[in-house]
Amino acid sequence: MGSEESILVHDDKGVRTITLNRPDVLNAFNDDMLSALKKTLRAAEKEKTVRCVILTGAGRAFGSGQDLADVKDRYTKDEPVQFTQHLRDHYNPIITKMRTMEKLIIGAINGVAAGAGCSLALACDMRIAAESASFIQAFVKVGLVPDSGSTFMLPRLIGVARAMEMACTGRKIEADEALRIGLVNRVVPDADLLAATTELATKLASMATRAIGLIKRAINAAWTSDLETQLDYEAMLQQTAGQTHDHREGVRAFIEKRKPVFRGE
Ligand code: T3D
Repeated sequence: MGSEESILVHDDKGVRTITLNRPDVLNAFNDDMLSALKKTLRAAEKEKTVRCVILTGAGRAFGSGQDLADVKDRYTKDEPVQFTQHLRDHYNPIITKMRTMEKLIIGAINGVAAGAGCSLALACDMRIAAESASFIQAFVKVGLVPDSGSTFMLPRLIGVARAMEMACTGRKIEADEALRIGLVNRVVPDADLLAATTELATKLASMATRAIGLIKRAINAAWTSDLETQLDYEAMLQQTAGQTHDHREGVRAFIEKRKPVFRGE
């Protein structure tokens, strides 16, 4: 297990597990942790041996968003607080990287995901939740609007009406409700969370991961596209996928009635 203090990294069988590691404050983000996470995601994107990523939290929470104690000095001065630049410099690049890197990120949601911690969970490509997990759009409770991509991801995942309710009331959504409304893919007993997520991630990491990266691109693009544009984009991505080792290997293995050996290229 390598460590960048607030972020832990562990590699096994093509899966990189990234753990938010400030459990005493429910993995709240200070600037050091945000910088470390940004760096860790960039490294995971570049590293060829990493073919799937798990994002989780240490302790009893997934993440509680901005460390409010860390920024308390903001509120003792008379000047306006500079949120825009802070978000642009720290949170936005993380969310952009998560959504654009051509590797799947599976959120293992081990406890409460609040504020930007909830945004981070929503930016994962899939979410497996522990029974004790919950989701809180906590921003409104401190007089803020959802940021770090929550206003983009939430209505797309659960629909406008539910997104509006979550964002405007800050109501806690427990794991069973999260499953019912499509916020998570699966709920498992707390003790099984890491094993279940690792099993899925390891399976995905052994598959045609270049194609999986392109599927992520295609489905992302569809959110802001029209049918004609999307059909053309699919045709272009298929041209790329069709040139890979894994495509040839998949077809050969099918014809030869054997298991394919994919390399992610
Ligand atoms: O530039 C910018 O600021 C823009 C970015 C904004 C993004 C945002 O994320 S804004 C939203 C910030 N987050 C919140 O408002 C959530 C605050 N936390 C909570 O509402 C609650 O802690 C939870 C609902 C997440 C969990 O409640 P509970 O009862 O299970 O735990 P707790 O007792 O409240 O927290 C345990 C400890 O963690 C506690 O410390 P202590 O008393 O044991 O020393 C608490 O202060 C600390 N903690 C939890 N969340 C944060 C935090 N410390 C600093 N910042 C936090 N966000």
